[in-house]
Amino acid sequence: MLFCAVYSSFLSSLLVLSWRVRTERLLNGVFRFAKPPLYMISIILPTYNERDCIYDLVESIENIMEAYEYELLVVDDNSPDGTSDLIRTKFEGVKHHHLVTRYTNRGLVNSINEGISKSKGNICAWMDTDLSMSPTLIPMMLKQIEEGGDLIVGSRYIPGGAIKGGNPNEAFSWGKVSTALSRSEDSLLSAVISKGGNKVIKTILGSQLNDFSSGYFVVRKDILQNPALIGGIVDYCIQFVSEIERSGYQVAEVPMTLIPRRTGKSKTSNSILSILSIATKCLLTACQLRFRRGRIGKTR
Ligand SMILES: Nc1nc2c(ncn2[C@@H]2O[C@H](COP(=O)(O)OP(=O)(O)OP(=O)(O)O)[C@@H](O)[C@H]2O)c(=O)[nH]1
Ligand SMILES: [Mg+2]
Repeated sequence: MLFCAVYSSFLSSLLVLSWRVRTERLLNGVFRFAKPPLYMISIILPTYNERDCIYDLVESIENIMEAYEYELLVVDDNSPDGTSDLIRTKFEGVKHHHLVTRYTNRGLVNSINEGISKSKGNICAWMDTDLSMSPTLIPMMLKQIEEGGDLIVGSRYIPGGAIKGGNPNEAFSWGKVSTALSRSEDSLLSAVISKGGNKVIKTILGSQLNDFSSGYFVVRKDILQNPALIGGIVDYCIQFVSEIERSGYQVAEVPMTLIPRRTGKSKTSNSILSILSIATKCLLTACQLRFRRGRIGKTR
C-alpha cells in the first residue's frame, strides 16, 4: 500500500516535471524574440543653451525608448538660458533620468566624457540636442549592436543619409545640395568641406567609414578608453571612430539625415575662418593618426 502511494506520487512528479519542461520550452520558443534585451542603454544629451529644444527631445526619446531599459543623462554646462532649471523640473521624481549641471571645464567633449563616466548602462549613446538628429535612429542602432556591432555611427554620407535639409531619397547632385542649404543656415563652403573632407579623411586613414564628423553614436561601454573622447567639438569624432575601428572592433554606419535647427543658436560659427580652422584641425588629426599608427586596414 505504502509502496503504491510512493510510486504513484513519484510518477505524478515526473509527469508534472516533464509538463513544466515542455511548457517552458514552448514558451521560450514562442517568446524568444519578445525577450527583453540583456543590456541597459545610457543616453547622454550634452546641452548648451538648448532650452527650446531639449524638452521635446526628451519627450520623444521617452516615447521611442518605452520598451527598453534606459537612462537619460542631460549634461548641461550651466546654460544661461535656464536649460538646467527646465530639465530639473521635468526630471523630478523620474528614477532613471539624471541632470548633470557643470560649472567648470566647459565644452562638448568634456560634457560627453562626464556623461559616460557617470553612466550606469553597458551601452552608451549620444547625439546633438538641437533636434537635428532624430532619436528614432536609436532602436535601429541598438539592433546593429545586438547583431554584433561594437560602435554604430549615424552617417550622412551613405545611401539613405543626407546633409542638413537634404532629401535622403534623392541622388546626390550639387543642385540638390543648394536646395538643402536653402533650408538650413549652413553655407556652401561648409557643405563642400564636410563632404570632400570626409572623403579625404577616409582615404588618409584607409577606413571603411564615410562620416567622420557625425556626432551621433551608440557604443558598447566596455570598449571605451578613459577618457573616452579626446579633441575638439568636431575632430574628436575622427580620433574616436578611427581608434575603435583600428582596434579591430565592429564599426557600422546607419543612414542619418540632419534636420535644420528650428530654434536656438549654433555653437559652431559659420564664418569662413571658423570653418577653415575646424577643417584644418580635422585634417591634422587624421594625418597624425595615420602617421602615428599606419593605415587602419594594414594593422588588422
Ligand atoms: N554641454 C555642452 N554642450 C555643448 C557645448 N557646445 C555645444 N554643445 C552641444 O553640442 C551640440 C552641437 O552643437 P550645435 O550648436 O548644434 O553645433 P552644430 O551642430 O555645428 O550647429 P547647428 O548648425 O546649429 O546645428 C548641441 O547639442 C549643443 O547644445 C558646450 O560647450 N557644452
Ligand atoms: Mg547642431
